[in-house]
Amino acid sequence: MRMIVATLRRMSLAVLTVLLVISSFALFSPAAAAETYTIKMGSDKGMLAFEPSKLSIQAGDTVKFLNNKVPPHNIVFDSAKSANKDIAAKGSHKQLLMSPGQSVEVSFDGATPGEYPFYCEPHRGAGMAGKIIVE
Ligand SMILES: [Cu+2]
Repeated sequence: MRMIVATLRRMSLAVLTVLLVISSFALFSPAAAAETYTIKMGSDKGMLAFEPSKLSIQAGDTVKFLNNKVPPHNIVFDSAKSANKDIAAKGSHKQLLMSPGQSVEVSFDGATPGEYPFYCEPHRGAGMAGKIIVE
């Protein structure tokens, strides 16, 4: 009798484990789950650059621009060269971010696949520019 109880207990544990594994797949497998990516403004080494300066995302994802080093920075999307002008216009944040740690989020919900080039106004001449590619 005791052996049967122990076996049953072991079996129910196994069943529970399998259920957990299956349910975690159900939670995480949808490929359409939107992601949030971070682009640092000003590299960790203090260069006037976006890091990364090139990023591939999916429509529906969000890109968080984080003020990192050597501020002030801002983000301006080049509407004329962007795959979707509305997204580019909404994504542009001309207001300068003065202190490290500040951030703005840009949604690519409903974004047309293609390129979205952007730059930092104060440091455009120094080459502080980047590109987001919606796949
Ligand atoms: Cu800048």
